Amino acid sequence: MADKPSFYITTPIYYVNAAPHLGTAYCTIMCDVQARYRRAAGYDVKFLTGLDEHGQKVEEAAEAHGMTPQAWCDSLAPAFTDIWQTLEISNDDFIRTTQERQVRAVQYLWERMKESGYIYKGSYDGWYCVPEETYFTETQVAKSDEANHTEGQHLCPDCGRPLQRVQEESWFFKLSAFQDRLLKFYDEHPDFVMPGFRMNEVRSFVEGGLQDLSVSRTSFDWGIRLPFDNKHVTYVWFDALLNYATAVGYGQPGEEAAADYARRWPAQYHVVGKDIIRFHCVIWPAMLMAIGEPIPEHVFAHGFLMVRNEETGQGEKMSKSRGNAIAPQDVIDMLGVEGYRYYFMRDVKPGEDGAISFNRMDQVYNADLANSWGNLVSRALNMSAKYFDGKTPVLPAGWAERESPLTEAASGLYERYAQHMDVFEYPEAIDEVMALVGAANHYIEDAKPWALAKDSAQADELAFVIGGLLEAIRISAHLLAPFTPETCAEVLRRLSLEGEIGADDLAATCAWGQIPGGLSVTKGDALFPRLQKKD
Ligand code: ME8
Repeated sequence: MADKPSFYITTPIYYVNAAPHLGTAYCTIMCDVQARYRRAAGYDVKFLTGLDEHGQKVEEAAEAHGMTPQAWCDSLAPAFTDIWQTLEISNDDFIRTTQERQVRAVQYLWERMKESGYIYKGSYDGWYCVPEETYFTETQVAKSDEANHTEGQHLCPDCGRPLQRVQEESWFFKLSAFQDRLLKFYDEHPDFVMPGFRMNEVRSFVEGGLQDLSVSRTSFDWGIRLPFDNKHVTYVWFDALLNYATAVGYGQPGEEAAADYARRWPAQYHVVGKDIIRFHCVIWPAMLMAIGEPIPEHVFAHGFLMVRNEETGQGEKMSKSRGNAIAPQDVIDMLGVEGYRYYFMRDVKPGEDGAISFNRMDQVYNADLANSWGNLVSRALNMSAKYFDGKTPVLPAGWAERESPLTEAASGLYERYAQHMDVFEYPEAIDEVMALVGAANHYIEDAKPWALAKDSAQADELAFVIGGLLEAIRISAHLLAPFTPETCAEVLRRLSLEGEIGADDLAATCAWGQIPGGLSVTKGDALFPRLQKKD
């Protein structure tokens, strides 16, 4: 393991205010695809997800259900772990901010912050949005009230829901001291924020001036206590952001934790929604600068899945607190788990917002999975079994060098695919593989193996055609495996090539010309049965 490069990737830790929905699942699948791809490409991956259990929002959700916050979190946590298991999420760790390791790390952070001189005690008097767990200044609120004509009602400038007035003693983090250092950091790391256009948003926010941040609360209890001021609990974001470091040993005792931290930190990718960029690209790096720890390599910000609000006709962000969330199970019932994963990764551009459409789900599933990929596998495996006595054809030496429409489509495919996968361009990466799948389907029509099979003089040609098709299938299965792991493993099993997925050197695995002859071929059921139109 030690000689493989480390690749540490994280999802946001989700609030335990309601069950997970398509949006939450979207981000988690996006990370899972990257984690699976990197494992296959030879990285030593750690993939972390988890739950953000403290704060006012969770406390209020618990109260509304007549439960203590801890009992509430414990009761809801399985809704997350279960759906991740169903959706084939391959996380290596699952953190909950109420775990002892997080309490220890946060208290350790407070001590380091105190030593650093970047915190001080004061009092906060301003606005707070509970659904967003975010502070807003008088000026931000006034500006937004004016722009939105809210007439005396103070609504959150970000999400439009009512704000609370908060006046309390608080510890502050001197965020204002980091403006220049952050701007210098962005200059030196232009790909810290991805996609690139989001960097401008972050930069102009910082250029506009930073205010010190209230990082402890005294008006409620549900949080991690300050080690040196027991009346205060940690502001939920100050706690939550640290989870990424906690999970690789930050603030934990023992040599193993220290070695883990040295190897894994800084993370390669925090994948987050565009709603929480400022926390990850401004506050989090400033916190790390304050305590002298390295800053993660990239924050990848994806767009939102949107749903239409029937009252206003507008698209709005699907969210747990808005109550407009669609449960993953509804889509799984329609497309199956693998169809579900494929649809969202194929059809939503990761940097942009994507409207949910059940019609599109139908179309993409039928066109790509049922008619193109599923059909290719079924036809080619059937023909191999039929014409070669249940086996893969034995091909003469040098067959792989002979050109065909398939070698043309497969040439340079891995490089093009990897270039897209490396930067989360999943629809483009899938397009590359689907071009090979499409070429293989055409090749069947043009080469007409059923006609070759009738002529014994064409036996070598038939072997060449079928061998090429199976080779295209083998390569496609490896490249599609991060998206649809179980069906791709099944395809390889049907070719007696099980155990190959995640074999460390994806580039070598995908080089043309490796399908062995004489392997048993199993025909099996349709991988992706066509969806029937419902009336
Ligand atoms: O913000 N479309 O948690 P959260 C796409 N606890 N993605 C969506 C989405 C949508 N409609 N809705 C949510 C928090 N997401 C904090 C994070 S991290 C240290 C703390 C995804 O439960 C998206 O990735 O509100 C978003 O950033 C995340 O869920 C927010 O989840």
